[in-house]
Amino acid sequence: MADSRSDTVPDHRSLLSSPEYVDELYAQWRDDPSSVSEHWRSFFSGFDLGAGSAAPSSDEAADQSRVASLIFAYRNVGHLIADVDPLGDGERHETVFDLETHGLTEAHLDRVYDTGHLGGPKQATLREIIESLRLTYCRKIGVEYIHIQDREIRRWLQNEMEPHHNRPPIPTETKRRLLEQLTNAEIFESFLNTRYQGQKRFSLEGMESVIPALHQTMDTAAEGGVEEVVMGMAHRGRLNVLVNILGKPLEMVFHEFEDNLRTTDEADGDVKYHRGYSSGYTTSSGKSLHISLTANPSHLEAVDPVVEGRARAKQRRRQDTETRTKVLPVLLHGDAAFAGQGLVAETFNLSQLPGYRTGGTLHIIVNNQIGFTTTAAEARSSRYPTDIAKLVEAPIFHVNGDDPEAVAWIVDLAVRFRQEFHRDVVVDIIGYRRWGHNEGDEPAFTQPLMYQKIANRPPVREIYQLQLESEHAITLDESARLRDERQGLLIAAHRSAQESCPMPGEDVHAFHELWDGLDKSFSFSPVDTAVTPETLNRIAAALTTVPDDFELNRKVARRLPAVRKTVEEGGDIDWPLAELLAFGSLLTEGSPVRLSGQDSVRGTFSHRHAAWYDTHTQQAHVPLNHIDGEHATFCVYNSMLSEAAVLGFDYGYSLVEPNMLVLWEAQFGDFANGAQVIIDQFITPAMDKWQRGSGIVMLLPHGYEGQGPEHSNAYLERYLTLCAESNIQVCNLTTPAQYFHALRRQLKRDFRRPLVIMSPKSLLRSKLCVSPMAELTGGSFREILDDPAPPKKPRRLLLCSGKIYYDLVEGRKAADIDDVAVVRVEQLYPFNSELFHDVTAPYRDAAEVAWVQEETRNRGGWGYMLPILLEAFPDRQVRYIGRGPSASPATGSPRVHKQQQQAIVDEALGE
Ligand SMILES: Cc1ncc(C[n+]2csc(CCOP(=O)(O)OP(=O)(O)O)c2C)c(N)n1
Ligand SMILES: [Mg+2]
Repeated sequence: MADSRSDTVPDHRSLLSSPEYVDELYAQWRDDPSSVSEHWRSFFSGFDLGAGSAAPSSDEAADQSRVASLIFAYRNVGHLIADVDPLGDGERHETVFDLETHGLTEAHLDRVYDTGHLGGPKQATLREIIESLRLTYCRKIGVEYIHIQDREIRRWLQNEMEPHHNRPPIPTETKRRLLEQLTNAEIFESFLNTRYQGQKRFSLEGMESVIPALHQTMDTAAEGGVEEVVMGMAHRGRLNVLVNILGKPLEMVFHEFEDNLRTTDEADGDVKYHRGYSSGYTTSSGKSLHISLTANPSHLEAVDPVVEGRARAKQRRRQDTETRTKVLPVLLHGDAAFAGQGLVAETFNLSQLPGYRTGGTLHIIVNNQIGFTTTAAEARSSRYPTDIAKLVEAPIFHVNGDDPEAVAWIVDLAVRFRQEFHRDVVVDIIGYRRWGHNEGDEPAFTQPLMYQKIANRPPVREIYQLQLESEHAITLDESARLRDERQGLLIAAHRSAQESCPMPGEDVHAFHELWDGLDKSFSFSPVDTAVTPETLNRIAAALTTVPDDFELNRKVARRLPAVRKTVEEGGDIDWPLAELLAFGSLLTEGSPVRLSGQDSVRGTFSHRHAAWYDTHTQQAHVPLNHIDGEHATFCVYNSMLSEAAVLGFDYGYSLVEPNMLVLWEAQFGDFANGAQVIIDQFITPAMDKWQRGSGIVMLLPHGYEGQGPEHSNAYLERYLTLCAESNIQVCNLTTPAQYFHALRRQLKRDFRRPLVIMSPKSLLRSKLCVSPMAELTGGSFREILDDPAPPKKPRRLLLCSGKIYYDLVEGRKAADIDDVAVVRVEQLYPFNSELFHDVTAPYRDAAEVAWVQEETRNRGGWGYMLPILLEAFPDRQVRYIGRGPSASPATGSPRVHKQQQQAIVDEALGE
């Protein structure tokens, strides 16, 4: 463990520093005055009457307050001296527990005091009180819970822990089961060690108690009404968990070690300790659960928000949106990663938010007290790796991994806590890592002393077996048989793996049927995304009807008649309206929509107003949830100020829900680089690595408008470098109708692919950027858009993408130019070469072909488009027109910006 930093321990000398205890006694007195001693009775009655006689009137009362102070010290920081470290050096001393610290002496030990309800007698000698506190708070479990501000929760925990000193008796049958689970965990690792020596498996040895911990999780969860557990974990012990908890066939694991597992034809696959799995689980009492382990990248903790998003979507599926007790998210963390990765804090912060809460997550820390070669003292500034969990006032249980009974009990308590309070809870299982970071690594290079200790330490299975033998809970023969049977199973599976390998059944995925038929390859085949005028009018009615007694903001109200009229008369639809109509149309077709992002409800640019707020009550009204007739729900949320966790969450959500339009919006597109790990490790490669589809939409406001280096550029080029094998779709759209069809298209095809959209800012209000309603009630998405006013004899063909189009056509009009054609690439990837060829065919005789962009030369579409254009126009030089290369995306000067923008247009249209 980290050094004991006793200088941080508060002094509990005075009564005032133990309000907790007085508070408890006061509540007790109010319930039943006879339950406290006479001194406290008179103290509280004086206190209650406000008679000013608040001070205890005798030495005895003063002593009682000193005892109260000591009791509080144990509850508060008893964990400091708990025996939670299997590698620890025995008992530690903290002055906070000394009698003198609290003004007490040996002479007080045999006097009787109020116990403050330790679950036992209401009064006891100080000696008994201390004994009881030490048993509860200072044995193999250290508890941190006094930071929880809700008194009811603290009391609930006390009542769970104190009556039986945080260790209820365990039936023999359970003990034998624990031993069997430990045996299975240990033998699996040692078998792999002998058969596949030196191959990476990130052994769980030293932390085998994680396996009984997870079995207990399932048992308690199922008893508490959980139907499904969604898990996320890192490399450590993952194979062990896959086999021993998820029941992945041993043959499959062996095949993976031999590197000849059958995968689907084109997929590149992933290393074995990153793969996901899902299966049914039967608890010790015969209840059934579904468990899924989310596939994850090497990037530690990146899977956390993805697991949460999956869990939330599954909760919705199971109509578990109130208490969220049917689906339990469980995250396993390494000690170093938990303390180091910011995503952990971000994920905690999601845990109680309206659009993101999942009813509490069980966090299990696989605390082997090391991260690769890094010690605890190097890995964190906090005492424990778990301190970050105090952010959400989670109870934190530190437990000695060499005591499987303590582990099982505390996990049981933790899961019941989650089911009761719907909040996060942390179990920090402290053990060690028997070998190096991986099986080819030498830990003695860096931690020679630690590893001497570890070498002398028997495995937890052995320790527990001896305990059970001495308790006559099991005989030597029985425990040997447990080992032999397991070993025999492994040998048989290894042998049969040489002959054949089972594939996981399709039905192992809960809700897998939702994806039926949605696994086809990407295709440009047009899909019917047009919507009837009647439907649009129905939606427009909802968008413009103010409920009775609702006082709508005047500025918002002012726009409504025009919206109504536009749709009724089939006028020009702007971007914000096209978006709401697209959402509304999907809702009327039974497809829910989830939109999440910073300030997404109103819209960063004040354009969306997805909810209205009553000017008197601030009550929200979401017009799209009031469309006449039956329709699905529009779930729109302002997210917390994070990119990685929120995008990860929404991506996770999209994995479960192919028939829901799931959108994540960046405040400005460049902020998405804070979520780069989710983009690089999940969204773009997931299909190739894990055969997992997603239809998530990323809205990234983009465009050079003089706002400076930030807020101008959404790094289009980054997404384009990640494109291959039709993994994602990258669009830079110019018309509201295109946006409308692109959104609807997401749910209308027989495949799902993430959609990245460079979305507009100033164009949201541009009079030019509108589409006649006929383009919504007819037509479909076009990857390439032709010039709406095609010149007959073009001397130059300009190709572009996004907002610069409007500058070009405006410039062309202003200068009365009629020999320059402008063609827009609306979808850059996958690139529709055939359509491009058809659209550009009439302009092939143009003397010159140029790519025009407003982004700097090292950004935007140029680098990606150049080879495409060279191939499309083999006999031409393709000219670049745009900003020069620049380290920074854009100038900080609006004046310079304007000059640059003008220069691009001038060059594009000039002679
Ligand atoms: C984000 C990230 N940074 C760095 C690494 C490289 N890395 C892999 S394992 C590891 C140590 C992890 O320590 P801990 O979280 O305690 O887990 P343990 O291996 O001890 O179980 C590191 C640094 C990584 N996988 N992910
Ligand atoms: Mg570790």
